[in-house]
Amino acid sequence: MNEGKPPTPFTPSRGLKVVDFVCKKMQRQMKHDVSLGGSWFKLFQRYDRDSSGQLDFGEMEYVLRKEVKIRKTEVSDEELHVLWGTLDADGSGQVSIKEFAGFMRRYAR
Ligand SMILES: [Ca+2]
Repeated sequence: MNEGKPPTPFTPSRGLKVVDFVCKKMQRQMKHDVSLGGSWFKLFQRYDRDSSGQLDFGEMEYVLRKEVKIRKTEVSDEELHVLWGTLDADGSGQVSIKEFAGFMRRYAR
């Protein structure tokens, strides 16, 4: 029935695994970096490298690869885009502190 259709690149469960994996990594960073004081707001400010008050995809990618040290074998570039789609809840192309906090409240355990 599905002949000729491209395969679905991401199943919801794979997407969730990526989100869960990245959340755990960020939580670990929170615990180990005392200068953050357990504050998601401070973490967001750290990620917001140009202090615009918004994260863009490049900032998120930089931080996750260089600081949180997520390898491409763990989370591919494509999967980062899936993650970004979850973070950028309103699809504006930027992630606000509100969206970031909402993401953490929802997924960080
Ligand atoms: Ca947004």
